[in-house]
Amino acid sequence: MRNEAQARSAINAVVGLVAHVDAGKTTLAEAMLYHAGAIRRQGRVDHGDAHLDTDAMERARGITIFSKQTALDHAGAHLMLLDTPGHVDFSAEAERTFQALDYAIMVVGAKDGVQGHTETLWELLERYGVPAFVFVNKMDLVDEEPAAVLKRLRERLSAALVDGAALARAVRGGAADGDAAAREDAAALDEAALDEYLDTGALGASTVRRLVAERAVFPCFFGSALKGAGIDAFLDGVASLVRERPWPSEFAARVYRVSRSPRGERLAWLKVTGGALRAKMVLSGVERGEPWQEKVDQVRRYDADAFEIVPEVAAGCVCAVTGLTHVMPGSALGAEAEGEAPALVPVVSYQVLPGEEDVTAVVRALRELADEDPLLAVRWHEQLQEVHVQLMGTVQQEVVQETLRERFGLSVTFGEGGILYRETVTAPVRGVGHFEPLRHYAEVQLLIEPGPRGSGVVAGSRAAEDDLDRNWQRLILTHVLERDHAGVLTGAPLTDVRITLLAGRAHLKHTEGGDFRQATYRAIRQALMEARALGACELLEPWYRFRLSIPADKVGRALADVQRMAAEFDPPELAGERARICGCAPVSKMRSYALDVSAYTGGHGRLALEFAGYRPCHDADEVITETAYDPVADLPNTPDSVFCAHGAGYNVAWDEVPAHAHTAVDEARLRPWRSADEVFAPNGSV
Ligand SMILES: Nc1nc2c(ncn2[C@@H]2O[C@H](COP(=O)(O)OP(=O)(O)OP(=O)(O)O)[C@@H](O)[C@H]2O)c(=O)[nH]1
Ligand SMILES: [Mg+2]
Repeated sequence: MRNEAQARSAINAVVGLVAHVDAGKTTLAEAMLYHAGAIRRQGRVDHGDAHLDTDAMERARGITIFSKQTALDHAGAHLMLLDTPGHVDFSAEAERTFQALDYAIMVVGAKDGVQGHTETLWELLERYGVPAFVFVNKMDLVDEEPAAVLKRLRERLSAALVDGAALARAVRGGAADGDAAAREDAAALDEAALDEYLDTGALGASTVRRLVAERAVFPCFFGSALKGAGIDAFLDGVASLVRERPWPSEFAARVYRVSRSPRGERLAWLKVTGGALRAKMVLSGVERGEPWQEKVDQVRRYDADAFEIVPEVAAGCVCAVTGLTHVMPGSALGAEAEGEAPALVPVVSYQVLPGEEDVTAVVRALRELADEDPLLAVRWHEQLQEVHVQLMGTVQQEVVQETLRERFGLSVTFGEGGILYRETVTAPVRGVGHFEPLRHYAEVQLLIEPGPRGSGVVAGSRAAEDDLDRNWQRLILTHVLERDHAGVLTGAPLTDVRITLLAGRAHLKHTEGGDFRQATYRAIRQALMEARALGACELLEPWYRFRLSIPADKVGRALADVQRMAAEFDPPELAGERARICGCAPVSKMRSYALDVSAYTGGHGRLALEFAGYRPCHDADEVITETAYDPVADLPNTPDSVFCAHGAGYNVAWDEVPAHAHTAVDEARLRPWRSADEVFAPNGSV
C-alpha cells in the first residue's frame, strides 16, 4: 500500500473497466497492476489465477461475475480500478459501479470491434456523464494499423476519439510525428481550446485534462493486455490526462454495491463524494419509507479479496464498510443527491421450483440474495405457494442456483420464464380503505394519479396534521411504499403513479399496528377498481431496444420478422457485406429471437437487446383474457373494506365503501402536496 505522503500529493481517480464479455478487462487490469508494480506476477483468467477474478464461479467459467476493487500508483496518480463483468446477464452489476466512477476505460477487442453491448455501455457512460478512455485490446490478433482501427471506431462510437498516446505526449510537450496532429484533433472539438491553440500553437495540459473530463475528447489507446504491449504508454496516458474533481467538505457518499464477505458480514461498497467517511460515524437515511440510523463499523480499503482496515477515507475514494444493514445499491448518504433508477434491469420472471426443499427456507435465502441485488425482486405468492424472481438470463440463473447451493445448502431449479407486466392508471382516481374488525380501527382516503413513464410509485400527502397526526401519516406512506401493489387487470405490480394521502382516521384506543396497513392496501385496491370501472387501468409491457446485425442478403427476412413483432425501427443501414437494423420491440415478441437469427444467418447474425422501458401492452386484451385474473377473488389483495356494527365486523364490497366512509375529504382543508421524504423528515416543513 502507498504511504500517506504519496497519497496526499497524488491525484485520486476512480476508474472503471467496462466492455462486453471477453474483451479483456480483467486481463488489462492485471497488466496495469503488474506494469505499475502493484503486483509481482501477472495472473491469467484462463489459468484461474487472475488477481481479480477471485470467486470460484468466476474461475470455473473464466468470466467476471462480481465487480472488484484494486488500486495502483503511477506517475503521480492514484488510480482506484473497478473491474466490472461484461456478460449481459451481469450488466446490472456493471451499471451499479457507474455511479462511483470518475473515469471509465472502455475496452474494445481489436477483432470484435464495437458490439451491440459496447454501444449500450457507451450510451450509459453518456447518461451518467462519465469521461472515458478507450483501450483497443488484442492488437496481437490483427494486422491492422492503429490509425485504421481508430478511423473505424470514430464512425461507430464517437467522432471525438483521438490518439491518446500522442495526446498524452503532446501534454508533456512531446514533438514526435502525430503529436501535433493529436493536439489539433483535440483542439478542433472545443471552441475555447481551439482559440488557445490558434493563439499559442499549443494546448496546455490543464486544457486537455478539461476536454477529457468534460467528455469533449475520448483518448484512445492500443495494445495487448495479454502480451503486455502498449500498457506502459496507456498508464502514462491515463495518469497524465486525469484530474481530480474538487469535492465539497460536507460528508456525502453513494453506495454502489452491497455484498457479503466470506465471513457473512454485510458490506456496503461506496464512493465518498464529500468530506470524509470515518469508522464509527453515525449515518442516517430513509429506505423504502423506513427511516434508519446506524453506525459505520469498519472502513475497509479492498484490493480484490484482501482488505486493510483504515480509520477514514477521504472524498474521491472508494471503500467498503461494515455495519450498515439498511442501505441498498444506489443509496445516497449525507449530502449526496438521490440517484437515477438503473437502466439495465431484468424483464423476465422465473418461478423458482423448490423440489424437495422447504419453500420458506428458499424464500428466506432468496430474500437475502435480493438484499445484495434488489433487481432479483423476489415475489412470494402465499396463496399459490409460488416463488418468483427476476433474472437477466440463463447464466445469472446458474449463478443464483449455485449460490443457493453453496451458501444455503438449497438445491432448486427454475420454471420457464414469463414476461413481467406492470399496470398503471390513465386518469386520477380516489380510493377509500376502512379496517374495523372488533377492537381495531383505521381509515385511509387517497388519490392515485398517472405519473411519468418510468417514475415508479411516488407517495406524498395533502392531509392536514390537525386532522391526522403526522405519525399516522408517516405510517400510511410507509405502507404505500413498503411493497408492490397488485394491479386489478392481471395482478401485475402497479407503477408510474403518484399516490397522495388525502384523509384518514385513527381511533384513540383501538388502532393497532397492522390496521393502517390493511386500510392503506385496501384503499389502493379500491381506487384501482374505480379506475377499472372508468376504463382507466392500463397494462404495460417491457420493450427491448434491439440492434440486429446480419449479412446483407438476409435483410429481407430480418425486416419481415421485425415487422411481425410489432417493432418500431429505423431503415436498415448497409455497410459493405453487412446490414444493421435498430429499433424497439416488445420483449414478449423478441426474447427468443436470437436463436432464429443464429439459425437463418448460419451463425453470422448478432442480436443485442437491452431494456427500453415499459409501454402500453401491444396485445393487452389477449394477455388480460389469458391471465383470467379476478381482483375481487384475490383475497390477500382485496379491494373491499371491513366496517363494524353492533360489536361485529362485516365486509363491505368495494363499490359501497365510499358511501360508508367515516372521513370526508374537505378540499378547503387540503395542504400543498408534500413528498413522503418531507413527511418522514424529523423537522421537515408541514
Ligand atoms: N490474444 C489475446 N487474448 C487476450 C488479450 N487480452 C485478453 N485476452 C484473452 O481474452 C479472454 C478474456 O479475457 P478477460 O480478461 O477475462 O476478459 P473480460 O473482459 O474481463 O471478460 P468478462 O469479465 O467475463 O466480461 C481470455 O481468454 C484472455 O486470455 C490480448 O491482448 N490478446
Ligand atoms: Mg473480467
